[in-house]
Amino acid sequence: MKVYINGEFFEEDEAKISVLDHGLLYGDGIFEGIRLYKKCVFKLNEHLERLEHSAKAIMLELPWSREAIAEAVCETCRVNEVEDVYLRLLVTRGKGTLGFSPKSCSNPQLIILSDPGPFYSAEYYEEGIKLITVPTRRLSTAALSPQIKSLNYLNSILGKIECQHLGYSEALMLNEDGFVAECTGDNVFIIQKGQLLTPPSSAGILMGITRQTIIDIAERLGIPIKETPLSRYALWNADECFLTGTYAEIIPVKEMDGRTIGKACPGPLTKQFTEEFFKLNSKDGVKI
Ligand code: PXG
Repeated sequence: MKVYINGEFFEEDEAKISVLDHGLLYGDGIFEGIRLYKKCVFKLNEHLERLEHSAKAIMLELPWSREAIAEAVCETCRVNEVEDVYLRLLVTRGKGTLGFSPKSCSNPQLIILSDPGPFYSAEYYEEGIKLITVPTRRLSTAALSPQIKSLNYLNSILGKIECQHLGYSEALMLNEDGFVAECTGDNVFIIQKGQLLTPPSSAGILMGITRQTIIDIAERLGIPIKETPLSRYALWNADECFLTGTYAEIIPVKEMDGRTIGKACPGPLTKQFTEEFFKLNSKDGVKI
C-alpha cells in the first residue's frame, strides 16, 4: 500500500509522522472512512462535507480545498491501482509541543490509507451477526459531540473490548438515558410491521452516510421510515434488524442479547435494502 501524506506518496514502512503530532499525543484530529467501488468513490462529497464539519467543530482550519482533498483521494486510488478499496482519510492537528493547546501546531497532516480487505467474514452477511449490549455507554453529547469523527475512538474501543470479552464480535451501545445509540462503528436499524426505525440524532449517534443512504432508499421505495428513540426491548422484538456503515456496509443481525430476531436472517426487507445499496455503489460517487 502506498500512503499519501501531504501531497507525497510513501511506501507503508516509510510513511511517518512526528511523535509530537497532537493526533498521536492527544487524538487531536479527525477522520473519514470512505469506500471505492468499481473505481467510483462512493458519496465522496458527503464524506468531505462531514470532514469539514468535524474540522470546524474542533477549530482545525483545513489548509486544502474540498476539491484538493477529493483529488488526493482519487490520486491515492490511482497510485495504488485499486478498483475496490476501503480508504481511511485522517487529518491530524500536526506537530506541536507537549500540552493540549493546539496553538503550538501549525502543520496539519492529511494522510490517506487504503485497505483492500477482506473486511468482515462472509458469514455475517449470509447468516447475520450476534450482538450483545455492553456496559459502556456512548459518550454524553454534552461532553463530546458524536458527530465529530475524532481520532480518539476509546469509547468505541471499550465497547469492542467488552463484547469480545463476552465472546461476541459486535457491541450494542446505549446512550446515557439507556436508549439504543449505535454499535461501535455502525448505525442500527430495525423493521417493525413493515416500518423502518432508527435512533434519531438526539440519541447521541454519528449520522452515518450509509444510514442516510438507507433512509433515502426507503423514501424512494415508499417504505415508511421513522427516526425515533428505540429501547432494547424494541430490538429484541423487531421483525428484522441490521447495521450500516461504510466499513460494514449492511450486516443483518440474527441475535441480540440472546434473543433471536425475527423469523429469518437476513429478513426480506434487509435483503431488499442490501440489493438497492449495491445497485447505487458504483453510481453515486466520483469516478477516479
Ligand atoms: N457510527 C460510528 C461511531 C462510526 O464511527 C458509523 C456509525 C457509520 O457511519 P458511515 O458514515 O460510515 O455510514 C461509523 C463509521 C475505521 C472505521 O476504522 C470507521 C467507522 C466504522 C468502522 C471502522 O475507519 N466509522
